[in-house]
Amino acid sequence: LMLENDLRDALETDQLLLHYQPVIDLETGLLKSFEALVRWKHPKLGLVSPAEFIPVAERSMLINDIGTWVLETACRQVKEWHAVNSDIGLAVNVSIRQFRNPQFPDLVKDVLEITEYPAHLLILEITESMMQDDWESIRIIDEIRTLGVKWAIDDFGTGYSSLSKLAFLPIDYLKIDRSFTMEMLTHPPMQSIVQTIIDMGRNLDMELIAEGIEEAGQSLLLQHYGCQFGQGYLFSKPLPAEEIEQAYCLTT
Ligand code: G
Ligand code: G
Ligand code: NA
Repeated sequence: LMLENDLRDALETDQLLLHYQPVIDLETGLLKSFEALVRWKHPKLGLVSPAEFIPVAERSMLINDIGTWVLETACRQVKEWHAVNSDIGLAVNVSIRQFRNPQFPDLVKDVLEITEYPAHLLILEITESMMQDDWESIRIIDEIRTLGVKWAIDDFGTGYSSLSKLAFLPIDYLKIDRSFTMEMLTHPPMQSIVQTIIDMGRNLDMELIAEGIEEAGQSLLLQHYGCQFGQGYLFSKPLPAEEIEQAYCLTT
């Protein structure tokens, strides 16, 4: 409850900030996009992880305001970087409550207009367990997709969902959960699972992004299996905008 009040203040007094983690084309090594990840610089507790405060925000209605702030701030930032490289994509995490908010499609449209961010370079990430193959979910995804926005399923392979959903969801990217990537070299049967996920994604016309790549061997194996994109500490941890600008020469 404490945290909830603090979180409301945080939003109003600029204590939230975004870090950006690059997504890399595994074959060329070129930058594809950034995933925006929210952080909270708490005046007393220091840096609080989203794993702690996003669930708090989700229990209240705060997640809608935080989510909108994240989307707008990230679009403005990457739009600035487009002056240097106009191909950079942006991935933003969407929580279940945002997704179910009837105003969400209009909100995304408004943010794209206000920030003049190109819709085709925005990817919205939802987790597997959020998705049901109900017509309402599909309608929301489709409505936002008609703007040109892309959709990704995050943490794929860890949620409690049935594979049959995937056949009905108009999704552009599958993100392979980092638990698979991390065990691929130490536990060879995991390689078969990863290979199967990649084949399935590709057969469904989805592009693949592997999460949690920490070693070159993982990257090579994923690439060999047909996974085009990856993110992880091998390339970069999530960094504040200023550090991203230095590392990727994005200052204008
Ligand atoms: O970056 P980090 O590993 O600390 O993130 C922990 C979790 O918080 C991740 O699962 C991530 O998806 C989630 N998260 C980070 N930023 C956001 C955000 O802006 N919105 C939502 N809904 N979740 C986020
Ligand atoms: O659930 P989601 O994919 O949004 O989580 C992203 C989180 O994963 C980020 O908070 C980031 O800190 C963490 N992360 C990113 N790359 C790596 C990695 O290579 N190894 C580990 N252990 N965590 C990572
Ligand atoms: Na994510």
